[in-house]
Amino acid sequence: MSRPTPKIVKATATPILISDPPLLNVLGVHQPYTPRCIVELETDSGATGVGETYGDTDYLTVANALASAVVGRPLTALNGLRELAHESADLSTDTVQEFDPAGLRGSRTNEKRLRSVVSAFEVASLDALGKTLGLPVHALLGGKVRDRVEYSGYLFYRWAEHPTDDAPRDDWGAALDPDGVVRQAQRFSDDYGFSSFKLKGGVFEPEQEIAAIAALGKAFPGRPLRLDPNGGWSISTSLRVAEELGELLEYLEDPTTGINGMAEVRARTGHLLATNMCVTTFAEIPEAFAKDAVQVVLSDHHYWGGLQATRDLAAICRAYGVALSMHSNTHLGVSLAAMTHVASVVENLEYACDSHRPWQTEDVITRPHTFVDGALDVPDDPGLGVELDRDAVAALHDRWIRLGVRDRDDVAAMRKADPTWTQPSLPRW
Ligand code: GKR
Ligand code: MG
Repeated sequence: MSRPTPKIVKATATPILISDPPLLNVLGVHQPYTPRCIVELETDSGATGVGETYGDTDYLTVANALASAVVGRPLTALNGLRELAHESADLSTDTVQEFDPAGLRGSRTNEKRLRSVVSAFEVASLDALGKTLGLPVHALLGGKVRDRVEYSGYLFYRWAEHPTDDAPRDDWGAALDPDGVVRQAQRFSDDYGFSSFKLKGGVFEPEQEIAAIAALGKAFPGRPLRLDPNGGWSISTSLRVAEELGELLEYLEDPTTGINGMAEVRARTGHLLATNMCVTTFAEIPEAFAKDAVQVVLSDHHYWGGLQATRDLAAICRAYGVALSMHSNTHLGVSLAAMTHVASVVENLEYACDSHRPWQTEDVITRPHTFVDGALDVPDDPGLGVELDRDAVAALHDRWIRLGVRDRDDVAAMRKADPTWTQPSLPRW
């Protein structure tokens, strides 16, 4: 006998502000606080589900509209969520894919914004559905093919502290040269057991970053290393770096911008190129794959549109012989749980995933994840396997109200330290 499909009776999208260290990148530096959005759903059978996504103003507008629109709908109506977001947010999605010079995540379109919000509602629905059925999210996605998901240590050049007095502090110290980067990697290795490392580049002259990778190679022989300047280099600089670092790098991530630029670097070096900038939407896949511009797509379930969409992406990549791994942005444990579930069901996940999580000192779940041997176990508890800490959400929401920070802006944050700083145009070198 079939039982009635649970209906959504309540949905909320709560903006929060989470503290963030002064991590440097091609645009500038992370702000002391960055916005995220926590989505909660409740069903008529009393089950609850949680999702997390970007919390900047643009995303919140869509999240609030979708939160009103999902009430009364069946919890399982996941395939209609994108359409519902489109209608309820009343956004035109016919804009051409445009590279966002002010971003670190490739093209910036309304479609991508919609999908980033939909992902949090999809994850929250799967969480609630899993709890209703007593099944983990990975089972709802067809079942895990691995019990542990490997992550890589995400290294950043950084200052010891933010330049403003009221900013959060931590005990990591500065990392502004090869020794600092190696010290940081050592702590990542000691504390979490990460065995591969990614360095966020595009901060200093390429020679300095080449020296940092060489120092990592010496300190951690044989460990996979990656360098990601977020499209900060010209084609000729990319060719030079690729030649100098040779076999030291597992892959080079977004050395330059655009499909043609990446394709040229690939053709002239034979190096594996990974991306979370060149291919970030389904529309970009045909040209990029035809030109062999990328060999590893760093999926981000937020902007690809959720866990099912990530699985679709994985299937397309598999058909073209392109590998898959995972991109990360500043995030908390709800997103990390979602990443871990989807990573566990994707067969062609060939590289350790990125995660910013070790840089965050706060969380919104009662038992924050701990990386052991550089990996997380895939939970078999119902839903995502995390419990929302409502007091923590309330406190971080209160901070969002009090501090009034509404958007992430790495350029403005850098200007606090250097009033002459302007938005760098890419390529920088
Ligand atoms: O947090 O500064 C940062 C990173 O640059 C972040 O935005 C992403 O990880 O999009 C980035 C990337 O991996 O390219
Ligand atoms: Mg990247």
